[in-house]
Amino acid sequence: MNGEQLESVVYASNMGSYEQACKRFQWKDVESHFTWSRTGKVNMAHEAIDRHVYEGRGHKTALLYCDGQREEAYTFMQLCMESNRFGNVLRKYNVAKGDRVFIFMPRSPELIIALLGILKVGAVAGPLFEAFMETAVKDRLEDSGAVAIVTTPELLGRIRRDELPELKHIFVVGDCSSLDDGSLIDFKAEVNQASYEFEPEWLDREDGLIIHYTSGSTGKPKGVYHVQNAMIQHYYTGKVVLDLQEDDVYWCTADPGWVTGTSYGIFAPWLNGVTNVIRGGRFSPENWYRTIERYQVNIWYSAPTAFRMLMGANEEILDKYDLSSLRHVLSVGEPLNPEVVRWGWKAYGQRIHDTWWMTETGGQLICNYPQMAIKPGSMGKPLPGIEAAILDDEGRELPPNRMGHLAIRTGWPSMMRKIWNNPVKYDEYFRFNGWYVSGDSAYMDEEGYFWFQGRIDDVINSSGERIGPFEVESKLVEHPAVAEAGVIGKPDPLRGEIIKAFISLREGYQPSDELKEEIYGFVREGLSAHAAPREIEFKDRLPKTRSGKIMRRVLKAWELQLPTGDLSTIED
Ligand code: 6R9
Repeated sequence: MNGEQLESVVYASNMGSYEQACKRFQWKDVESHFTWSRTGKVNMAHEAIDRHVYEGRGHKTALLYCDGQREEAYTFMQLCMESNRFGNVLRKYNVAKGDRVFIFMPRSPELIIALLGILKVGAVAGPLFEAFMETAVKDRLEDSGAVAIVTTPELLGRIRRDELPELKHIFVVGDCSSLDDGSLIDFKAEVNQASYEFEPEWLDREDGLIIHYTSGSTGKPKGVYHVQNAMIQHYYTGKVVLDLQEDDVYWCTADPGWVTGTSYGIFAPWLNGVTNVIRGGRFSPENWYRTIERYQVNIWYSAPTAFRMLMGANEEILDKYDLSSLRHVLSVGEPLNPEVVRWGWKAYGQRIHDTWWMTETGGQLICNYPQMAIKPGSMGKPLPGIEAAILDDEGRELPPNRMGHLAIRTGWPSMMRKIWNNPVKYDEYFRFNGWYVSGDSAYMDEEGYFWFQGRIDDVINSSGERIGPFEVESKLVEHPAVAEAGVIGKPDPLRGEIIKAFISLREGYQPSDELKEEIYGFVREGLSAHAAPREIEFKDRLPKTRSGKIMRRVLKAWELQLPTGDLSTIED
């Protein structure tokens, strides 16, 4: 597989040749683009939206929104004005620089306006998936000490206000008339009364931007904290990886609850001033292809799970829609199967370009560039300006073709600046001097292409969502029938992995299909649909270490019928 290549058609590209770009690249050349290079201060919402207004692009379409019910277009001027108004509302309620303000709602233009308003007052945005249930919402708001949240009437019930003393303000987007609760703030009514005049909070490069919660293998989800400086990476990768050109229409399919939906669904396209499509509503091949055709999408950024579902759809659908506007297609979130790359080449006449990065890295790091030959199955090569390596367990660099820890030399602009409230977790990423250790295992071939092998920890990747087994196990044991639970990712052709739970029951409970259903529903309602175990197997006992840790590696070996490996730490 290593040898197979899909040669690239060299279309307009912002980089020139990869090798040349690596030689002459300097981050300071990118930095000179931003306001702070002149004034010392910056604000993401200004750089992404307002400055296009000041530079004469105010009437250009910034956002094309659709979800099957609503279809709306906003210019940069309109987004500037509307987010100014919400900025004024936030100031009225004394929300200020550094405060954490969450967004918990389905995709909509209001979500975007809310996010921009939050950034304009210098607050730190915390986007959540609308699929989150009570516990997931509470954990995140509590950990970050959020002072405000923007939500909808439908989701309001999942915010446990009485248990969140720091949460002062709830802005509700939608009909508030039936909510007879004086403490709720009607988003639309307030925005409509607010002034369009607004001076953004001018920030330092190291001031906060956004917190994305993401799952690790142990403990509660981690609040990955990013700062304004990340915009350097968003802007630069928008140019050289997404290949954004002035007249492009760009569509990133990710939800802002996932880092891809902010870094590349909001920041990168607007820092580059292009027209950005945001689609709400449900996935269906027809809906998606219709979106590409209708808006003449040129650049499309999605994920392997979606491509696999599109690959599984009826071939005739492809003939029904005109997808010829596509010039560049990209993927992120999970390993992109070589079959999918080959299928994309046939179906769209496009190479699907894989990109690798993480919530913690804030932006793309290892990618396939428009001007590079693609090796199907490889994540590509490090960005010019980025040094990546494969390390052994002691942190020594390994030669090509040896598998080890995928690591990145520290110091790229969009690197996370902390894990909220958890310096110990943060330091674990930097345990080898000078390197960020990703938690992924990979190898590099002789030509410098990187090949993903798996996660070193137990984190599960289902449909591109990172799920910590511990969080699911914790929810499972809350169920009255569950004594103990161990959760693994089981390989799945469509979703990459699905969640499989091994469960031992409390005395008095008998295994049954009804019980499986009930437990599934319990996690679905308590945590979220994507965290619920699609497969459950009952066991009398689970394999555990002497310290009482469930040995997920043994569960996985059982599942895959592999040798169980070293069992020296197993309990009796
Ligand atoms: C942006 C994002 C990060 C983890 C990462 C890795 C997996 C991401 C990948 C990939 C293989 C790729 N991952 N891109 N695996 N090939 N191109 O996905 O962030 O949700 O934090 O997940 O996803 O395991 O460590 P996040």
